[in-house]
Amino acid sequence: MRSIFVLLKSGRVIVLHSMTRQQFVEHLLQRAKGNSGTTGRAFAPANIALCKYWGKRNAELNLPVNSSLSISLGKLGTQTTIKFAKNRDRIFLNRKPAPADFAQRISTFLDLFRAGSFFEVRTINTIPTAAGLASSASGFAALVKALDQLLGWGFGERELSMLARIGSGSASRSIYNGFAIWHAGIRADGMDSYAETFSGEWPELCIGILEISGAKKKTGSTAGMNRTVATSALYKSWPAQAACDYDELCAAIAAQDFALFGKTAENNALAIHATMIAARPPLCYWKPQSLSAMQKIWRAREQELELYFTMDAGPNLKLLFLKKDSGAVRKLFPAVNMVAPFE
Ligand code: 2P0
Repeated sequence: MRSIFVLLKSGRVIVLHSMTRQQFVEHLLQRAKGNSGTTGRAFAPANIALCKYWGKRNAELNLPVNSSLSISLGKLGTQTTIKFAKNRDRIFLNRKPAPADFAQRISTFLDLFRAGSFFEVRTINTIPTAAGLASSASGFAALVKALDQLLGWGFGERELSMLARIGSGSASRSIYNGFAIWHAGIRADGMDSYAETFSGEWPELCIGILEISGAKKKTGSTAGMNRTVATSALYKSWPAQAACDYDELCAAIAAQDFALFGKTAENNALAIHATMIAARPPLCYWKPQSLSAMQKIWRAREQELELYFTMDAGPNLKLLFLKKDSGAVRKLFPAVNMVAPFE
């Protein structure tokens, strides 16, 4: 375990410990009850970041550089069932044996908890895989919730969020419905980096998933953010922008100020993509159709339609609008998949 000594202004020295994933999990499991059952079954929603997570201050523990804020997608997400198995893990995805890379990622995560056991994991994504949204976020959140039931930990959402974070950073937010904030934290041991639910409901809010391409991306998020942090000169401005956007989004949600909400989320997405484009070699997740869709949205806004977008590490757009404008949005983008997160 690595120790970091911090000298406080008061002259006091505090010691923070950095840990391996295994040590982190063992540390958390000391709080567990531990009466194993026979099956765990849980659902977790996919989430869309409005203030994005991009960059790690600790890659081992998935500790982010900046705090992030998301909206979960209601019924769209991952349903997972887990049982004990004999001799080896058996991993299924959408009722079929899972592809090797998927199964390997799950088994590697389960290594942190297995204590000699093997597991059968059946995962079903209720979000269309082709939309590029069947991300690791809902997957690891559902897996951790299901493990909690199987192994009888009796954990609260904060602990589940931290365990999901170890699987994939954005999974920390998928423990919750509605808005979630993931605190970056400052501790080296990651015990203050968890997500929690934020604010109440905003029933008028709609998300539109605009699929540009369902093809598997060449550079995954983990590699993409690591390259950006290591090589992009523009990344230096990111933590300050993220902190500012985070505060504005919190204020916009609390006041249900849709113009501020949409403008800030869109700007945050464009800023993060600017840092990626300035990486070496450049990282551009956009397709020509992504840019055409953006231009269509900007033109519609000039015509007074309150429509904004956000984008993650892929070419698809997520539209942000209010229920009253669904007809106009459908007219602009007939193929859009509309989600009302609070219904
Ligand atoms: C987010 N993304 O906040 C940002 C926006 C993509 C762009 O979190 O390395 O799969 O497993 O922690 O969580 C995607 O990154 O990365 C992501 P790891 P993760 O939603």
